[in-house]
Amino acid sequence: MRAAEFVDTIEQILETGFYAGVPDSLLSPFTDEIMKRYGVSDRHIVAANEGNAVGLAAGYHLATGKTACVYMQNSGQGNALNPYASLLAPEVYKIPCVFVIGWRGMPGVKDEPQHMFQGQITASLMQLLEIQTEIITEKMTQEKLISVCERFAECLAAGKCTAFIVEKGALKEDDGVMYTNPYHMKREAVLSEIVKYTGRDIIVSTTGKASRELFEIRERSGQTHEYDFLTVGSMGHSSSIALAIALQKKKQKVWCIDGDGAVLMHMGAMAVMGANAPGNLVHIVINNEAHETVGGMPTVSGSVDFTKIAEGCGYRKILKATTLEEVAFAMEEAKVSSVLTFMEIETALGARSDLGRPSTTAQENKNSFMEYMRGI
Ligand SMILES: Cc1ncc(C[n+]2csc(CCOP(=O)(O)OP(=O)(O)O)c2C)c(N)n1
Repeated sequence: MRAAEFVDTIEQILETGFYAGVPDSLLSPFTDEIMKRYGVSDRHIVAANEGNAVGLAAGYHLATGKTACVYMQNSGQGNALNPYASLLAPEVYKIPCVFVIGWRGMPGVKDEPQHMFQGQITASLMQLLEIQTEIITEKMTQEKLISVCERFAECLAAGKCTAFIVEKGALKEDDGVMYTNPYHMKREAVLSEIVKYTGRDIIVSTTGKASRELFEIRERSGQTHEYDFLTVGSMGHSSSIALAIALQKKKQKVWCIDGDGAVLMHMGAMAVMGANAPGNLVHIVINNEAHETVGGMPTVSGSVDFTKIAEGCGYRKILKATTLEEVAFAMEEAKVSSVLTFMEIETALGARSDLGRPSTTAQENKNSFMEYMRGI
């Protein structure tokens, strides 16, 4: 079914007047359609995390009496669960909301390791939360969707939430939205520059293409993967992993390679980082002002000054780079720094179309990383 048809139908029958969420590549046809209609505005907000989106949906309902739509990849169900169960649920404020959830790791479909367990529990989680759910498959017709929406409209009128779980390929679009930003360096070139300086230091890299590119850079240059912990899932938590490692391995330099979307998702981690301030840690944020990995929708980073936030959180040294020469210069400084250091690197969108996936399993990655840690 075309995404435009899907949006028309939910808007006509469910009267969804406001959208908030975190993007998912599988839902790109849907989120592109929302961007085409509303851009980023008072009708559509790209949230920091899925719980943030649920809060926005609640505020919209309180202000207007109307229903909001929250979109997310199923990996965000956990982030959304708390404000669902303690705010929207019929047992609490009884606030209706329509969820649109991309189903990564659907049973029977090959996907990456971080999606497999979440994929298995996606539908049963909705059942447990007593949310009326419909799965949108490739076979969904306009007629069927209308009858589902009529049933959903009754739930919403009774203050209950409803959910569409969207299978891969079920929603389609003719033309995608092209996202861009004003910067020039590609993330992969930046990562290649970074690893020239890190040697045998530990790297904890964030969710998405940054980790995939780091893996390929190691392969290409014949290096081992044992220094790298690839945070393939749990978006927003790589800096916390790096912090705890740095506190336990004080003689070892630890580099966290983060993304702006991931930092925003759990920005409190920066305050915890600053309060603990290990001198052996460098927190690098590759800032492309976008959720590049899942299609390039903008984050709110364009209106955020990460260097000031880092300073305010207590990072002791702050660096920023927008060219490869500046990255090299900043890396030299960071390498010899003995205080908690923050580095923002402004980068363009885009990645190689033939970018692969780690060929080792998550547990192989963990085992070789821990083996390396035992020796240092
Ligand atoms: C909780 C959660 N929500 C959504 C996703 C889907 N997702 C994977 S990578 C990504 C974008 C990450 O953006 P950023 O950190 O800026 O890195 P970039 O992709 O731009 O390099 C998203 C939204 C996810 N993995 N986990």
